[in-house]
Amino acid sequence: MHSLVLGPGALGLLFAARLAALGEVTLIGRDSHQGPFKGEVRWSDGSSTPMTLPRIGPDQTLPDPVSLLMVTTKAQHSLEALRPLLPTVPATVPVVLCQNGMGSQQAVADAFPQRPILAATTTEGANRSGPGRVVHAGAGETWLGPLTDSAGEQAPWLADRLREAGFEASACRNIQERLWQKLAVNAGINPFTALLDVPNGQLPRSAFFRERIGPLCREISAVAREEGFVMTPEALETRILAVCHSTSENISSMLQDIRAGKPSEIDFINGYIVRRAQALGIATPVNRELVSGVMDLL
Ligand code: KPL
Repeated sequence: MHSLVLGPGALGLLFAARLAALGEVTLIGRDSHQGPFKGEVRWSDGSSTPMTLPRIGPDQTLPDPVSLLMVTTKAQHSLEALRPLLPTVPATVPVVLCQNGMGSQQAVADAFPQRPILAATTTEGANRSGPGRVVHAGAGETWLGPLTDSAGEQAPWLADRLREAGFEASACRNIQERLWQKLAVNAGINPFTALLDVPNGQLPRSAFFRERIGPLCREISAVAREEGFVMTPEALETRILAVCHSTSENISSMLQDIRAGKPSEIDFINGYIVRRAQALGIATPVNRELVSGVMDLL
C-alpha cells in the first residue's frame, strides 16, 4: 500500500506516521525543496516514532502505484490544491478529505463527481511542537463516508486499513451527520477562543462566551434541523461545555491560525452555518457576529 498525504500539518503527519505501518507514505507539500521529511511523533502514551518520509511538490511525478490520497490541508486550500494534482492521480484512487468545517468537502466532490471522494472527521488531537515534531495530544475516533457514488464501496475497506494502522476508525453511510456534529462543536468553541485568545478550558469563565453560547446553540440547532439533523440546543450546549472541559489545555486550531497570522477556517465553520441559514431564511445574528469578529482579527 502506498499512501499520499497532501497537506502535512500536525494531523497529516499523524496520519502519515500510522499509515507508514501499512506500507510506503509520500508527503505532498510546498516545502518539498527541503528534501525528505525528518521528524517524529510523540504519542499520548509517552512513546515516540521517528519518521523519514519522501516529500514531493504538487507538480512533481507521483509514485506509482498509489492506493490512497489523504487530504489534510486547511479547508480553504483543499480544492485549489487538488485541481492541479488530481489529473495526475489514477481515477480509481480514493481521495479522503479530512478538513474542519463544512462546504469545502462538497466543493471537491462537486468538482470531481466521477472520482471516489470520501469525507473523514476525526477527534484525534495533534499539535506541532517544533519543526518536524508532532505531539499526539489525545486519542480519538475517526469516521469516514462517501461523498460520490464511486466512493460507496471504498469506505469500509478504508476504515479497515485505518484500523490496521492503529486508528479507531469506522465507515458510516451518512458522513454529513458526523460532519454536522463536529461543525456544531467547532462553531461553539473555535471563534470564541480566537476572539478571547484563550485555551478551550477558559471559555466557560468568560462572560462574553456565557452570554452568547445559548443563543448560538439555538441558531445552530435551527439550521441543523432544517438540514435534517436533530440536535437540541440544550444537548449541543452540554456537548460544547464537555469538549471545553476535555480539551481544556488545547489551543484551538482557529486560535493557532490567528496567532500564526494565517487565515482561519471561520468561513467553513460559522460562515457555513450563516450561508445555509440565509438559504433557509433563518436569522443567525450570533454566528454573524462571530464571523465578522474573527475576520477582523487579521
Ligand atoms: O477541533 C477542535 C479544534 O481546535 O479545531 C476542538 C475540538 C475545538 C479542540 O480544540
